[in-house]
Amino acid sequence: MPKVSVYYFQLKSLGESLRMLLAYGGQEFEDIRIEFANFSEFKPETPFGQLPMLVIDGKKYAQSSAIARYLGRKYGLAGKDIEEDFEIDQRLYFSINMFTAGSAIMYEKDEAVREKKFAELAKTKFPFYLQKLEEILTKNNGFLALGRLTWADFVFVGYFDCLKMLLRTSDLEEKYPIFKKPIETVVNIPKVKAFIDSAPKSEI
Ligand SMILES: N[C@@H](CCC(=O)N[C@@H](CS)C(=O)NCC(=O)O)C(=O)O
Repeated sequence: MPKVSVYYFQLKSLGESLRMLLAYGGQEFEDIRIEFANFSEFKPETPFGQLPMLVIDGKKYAQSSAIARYLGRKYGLAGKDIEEDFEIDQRLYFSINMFTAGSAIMYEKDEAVREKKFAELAKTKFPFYLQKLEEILTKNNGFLALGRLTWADFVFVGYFDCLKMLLRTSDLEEKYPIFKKPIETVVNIPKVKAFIDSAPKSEI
């Protein structure tokens, strides 16, 4: 078996999908969680100055969505042709847009600007994204694409708790019950469940 390591912080957010996909694929891996305080020292070791990073036998892989797509193809969770792959990518990038918009606000240092931006998005973009996502999941048996489980669901499930924090909506899955379907499906896959049960716990 190759030597595989996942480097991320003590968070689920953008790193959890990679850990869950490796667990799903039955791939043993080192789950390395870097302390925020030590990250500036580690940053130059990463391809783009950010985490998560996957390392397979010394080769470095960056950008969480690209890595998830790569692992998804490896473990049979991708499309059967480029049309299906496109549907998965399209839904994944759409869902990630909402996450990125929320993160951008969180990183705003000026509190007044941050609150103003949040109020704007909470009134306009977030409800639109959430309704679209609800529509997509409803039309696809509770999955993001192709009416079946794909790697994109692992990404969504991985960052879901962080998304709730970013949207300041702790009961998001109660407001949109269909969101529970991909979550319950992914976290109850026996190999994924075994990983989650043994991993360090993190709120987001
Ligand atoms: N588009 C990148 C975003 C990665 C990202 O934003 N990583 C954050 C943690 S969630 C990070 O490394 N922040 C530290 C920094 O940028 O210095 C991906 O999907 O991998």
